[in-house]
Amino acid sequence: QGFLADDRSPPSLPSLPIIGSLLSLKSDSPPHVFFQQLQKKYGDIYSLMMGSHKVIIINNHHHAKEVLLKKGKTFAGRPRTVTTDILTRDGKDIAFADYSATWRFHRKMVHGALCMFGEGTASIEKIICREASSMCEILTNLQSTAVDMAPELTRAVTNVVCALCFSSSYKRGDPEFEAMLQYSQGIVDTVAKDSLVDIFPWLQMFPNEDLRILKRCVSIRDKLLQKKYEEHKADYSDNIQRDLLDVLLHTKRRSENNASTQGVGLTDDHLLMTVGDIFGAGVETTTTVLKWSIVYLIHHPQVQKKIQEELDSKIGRDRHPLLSDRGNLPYLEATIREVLRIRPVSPLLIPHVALSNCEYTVQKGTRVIVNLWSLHHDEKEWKKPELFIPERFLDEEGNSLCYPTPSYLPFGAGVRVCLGEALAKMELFLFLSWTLQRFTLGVPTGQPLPDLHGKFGVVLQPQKYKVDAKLRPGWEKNPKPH
Ligand code: HEM
Ligand code: PLO
Repeated sequence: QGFLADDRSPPSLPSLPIIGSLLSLKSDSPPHVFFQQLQKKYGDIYSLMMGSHKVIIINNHHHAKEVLLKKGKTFAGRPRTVTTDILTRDGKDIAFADYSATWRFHRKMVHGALCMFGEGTASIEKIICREASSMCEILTNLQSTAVDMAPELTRAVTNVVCALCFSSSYKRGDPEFEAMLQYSQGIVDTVAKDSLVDIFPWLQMFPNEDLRILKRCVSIRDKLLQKKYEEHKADYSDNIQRDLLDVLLHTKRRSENNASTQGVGLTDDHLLMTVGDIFGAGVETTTTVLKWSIVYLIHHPQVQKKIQEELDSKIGRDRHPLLSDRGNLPYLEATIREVLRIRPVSPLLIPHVALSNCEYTVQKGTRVIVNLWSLHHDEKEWKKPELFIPERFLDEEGNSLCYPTPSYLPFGAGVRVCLGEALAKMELFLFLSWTLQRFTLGVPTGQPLPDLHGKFGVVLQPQKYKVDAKLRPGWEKNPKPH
């Protein structure tokens, strides 16, 4: 029996008019950890008031699946907030847009385009390998120095989505790329904070200052997107679709001439915001997972060694890794799964909203936060959840992959499931296998181990850290593989 069929409402935190549950929500922990702690007192599911909004917090996988899968359509709404409205021109994108015919149409269209360019063709593999190769070359030239890998990782990942969205790429030191790094961090630091501002005073927000930063960053981003859009419009042809932006333009023109799709809302704004979503999600999520992977590899040299042994025996040194090797490298795959478990990119997903009354307990408009952190750190489901153990995703012989529990949803599930899962997994596999085939990663002498606590925001990012990337024996003479 699910919670929705229960005729009692979930327990609610004490609340006062206007300020909601503010007083019972004092904590030094970030929201996902604090919501997990409240579970001890209130149970796996409880509600609270954020200002005037009722919010249900879900902390186990049974309830999470009721909301995301069984009643997925009922809970497919998104709340409107001041910051996401600024980012998306009042919800004209996919991720932060409420459920509507326009949203459905956009999601389908982008899904189709991603299949066409991302997963269906060999070209995306070539692009990822080109970027991996260029990143490895740069690391080769930085032997015996302490490197911050973040800019190079970000450039590699950015160039993959750039190829996909715009058929373009950035060279090292390109001023447009540097500008993008800046505005994107500004957006990550400020967007979506306001949905929690009412109740999390310890996030130490200065909303007006944050809003100023957000608006400035969004305006820089929008100019960049607008420029790409104008360029694409200028050399648009009905017959060739080079990238996502061409597909969107093509669909827009076609729908304008077609009675059945007219009025579905393919305005210039929608088109720009949709590309902005894919570009933003494409860059920030994958980069974050790569940074976390390196943090954990540095903390666990024995895991790194095992991956390298697997790479040496299954691929060797005479060729670079390919997507077709994925099935032969279970230990690397298990490591990627474990990184996505222990540090989920989006620990509270994006808030969901009930589109109608549901059974006894949920009223239309109720917000639902699925605490993925609780699912991934549930002691009833995972042995020692706070430890990094890739082996939990392998059978006893260590040969085949498995999921030890269903309490694992790094990409969400159902109607709002991540659109980029397949692309992200290809990138994670190729970037990590290329890097570990050639380098052993460690802390530079005299530096501390990287911090394992994340910075909570719209994505859970690691703190900055430096790496010593040492070429492995045999690669010194052979820095450019065939
Ligand atoms: C949504 C995870 C990479 C595009 C989401 C959600 C999660 C997620 C948890 C929210 C689901 C919900 O609210 O229920 C991840 C992780 C990634 C990743 C862990 C990397 C490892 C990507 C990439 C793209 C992308 C590479 C783009 C190509 C999107 C979009 C949505 C989304 C557009 C919004 C879907 C909607 O609201 O309908 N992702 N994501 N993601 N993701 Fe990803
Ligand atoms: C990242 C910063 C960009 O400048 C804008 C942007 C667009 C889409 C967002 C993304 C940011 C953060 C990660 C999000 C993504 C949509 C889906 C994804 C929220 C804010 C996740 C993990 O849910």
